[in-house]
Amino acid sequence: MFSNLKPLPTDPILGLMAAYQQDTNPNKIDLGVGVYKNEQGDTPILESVKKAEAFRLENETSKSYIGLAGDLGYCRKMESLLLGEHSALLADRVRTAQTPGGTGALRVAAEFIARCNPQATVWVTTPTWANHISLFEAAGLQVKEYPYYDYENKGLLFDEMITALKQVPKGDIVLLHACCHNPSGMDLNQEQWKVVAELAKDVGFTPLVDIAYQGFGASLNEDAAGLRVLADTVEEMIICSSCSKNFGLYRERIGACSIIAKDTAVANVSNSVLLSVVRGIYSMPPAHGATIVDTILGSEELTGLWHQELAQMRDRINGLRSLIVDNLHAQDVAQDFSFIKHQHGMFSFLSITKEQIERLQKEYAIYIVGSSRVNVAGVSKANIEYFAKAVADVIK
Ligand code: PLP
Ligand code: TYF
Repeated sequence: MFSNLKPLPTDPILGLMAAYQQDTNPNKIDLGVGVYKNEQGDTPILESVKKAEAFRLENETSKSYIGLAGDLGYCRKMESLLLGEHSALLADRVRTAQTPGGTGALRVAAEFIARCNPQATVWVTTPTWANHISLFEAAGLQVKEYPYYDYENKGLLFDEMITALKQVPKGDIVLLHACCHNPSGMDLNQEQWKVVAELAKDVGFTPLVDIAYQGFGASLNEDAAGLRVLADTVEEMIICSSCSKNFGLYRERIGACSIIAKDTAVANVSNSVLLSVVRGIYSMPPAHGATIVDTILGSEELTGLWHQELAQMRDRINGLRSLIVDNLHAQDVAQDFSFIKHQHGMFSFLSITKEQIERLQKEYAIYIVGSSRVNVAGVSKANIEYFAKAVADVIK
């Protein structure tokens, strides 16, 4: 039976990560996979996480199963983190399941949508994180795209986006990136979120907000502001969140899928379906990451420390955005790269060709995803000049 299988391509981003690890060039730079790195190029465990882990080791009393929804303390704290002061107002309408990472949240959401309406189409931004498409298709849903990033002007195609969303059939799903859009770094502003929220209400589509980088853009609250406008406006929505980046808990696989329904009765029924989906895939999520986040958010001292560490990561990313632009411009390149300063999170498109990306990898051991998406956290003060000279060389 297995001999009938045909080989499938690997995830290009994870493939690039493996190729980088094998490269022996001492000057190599990894701008591929979306993982935060410090000035030394490391992805260290946060101090707040270390402290919470020590606490867990001392205080954990059982390894018995947790329920289908996972750690309920974690779920409630995630609702507060996502919805802020709105979480108390929405408490009767929101139900959350802890999931294995943001990817697990999206996969659970996909199955949940298929239970609601197997004919629903999920509309995603052009471009979007490639996994979005495969995660929804895996649940048998159709995926279509709506205009989003303006490759030419390095901004948003907002008018085109609105025109397309007006045509979305009632009952379809529209996926929105809450902040730090992956791969473009271009986010909606507050006014634009309001327009989208009103449109969702008028047209009757259900927003699904993917929030994988809360705190990496402007602040925890500002990065969730659009999501909160939606939650205030629409009757129902889905939120898929991740603690991989903002808590640096990548391999612990910790995220959440939250459903906001129009009233308590529908929320309870939705929750029963959500938990049935979970039971059919992995039964229960792993405990470790949730306990860490629950411990941090349940302690004023650890929350304060985490806020500091998150601000440090964010400030470094934003500082690097300016450093990249200044260094590229110092090489007298013809292109204007200043747009990189105005985008958010870890990603921007460098807007260079496939051939130029290949040359960067072959001749300079600089690893960039084929779309020209760079993880800005991969550069440092030590390698920025090497990077800028290499880019200037291949684009001249
Ligand atoms: N959504 C987006 C837009 C992402 O970029 C990622 C990956 O980092 C995820 C969701 C899921 O992340 P994870 O499954 O590691 O929590
Ligand atoms: O886009 C990225 O680089 C991150 C990390 O299959 C990632 O979202 C990439 C690919 C993948 C899982 C996570």
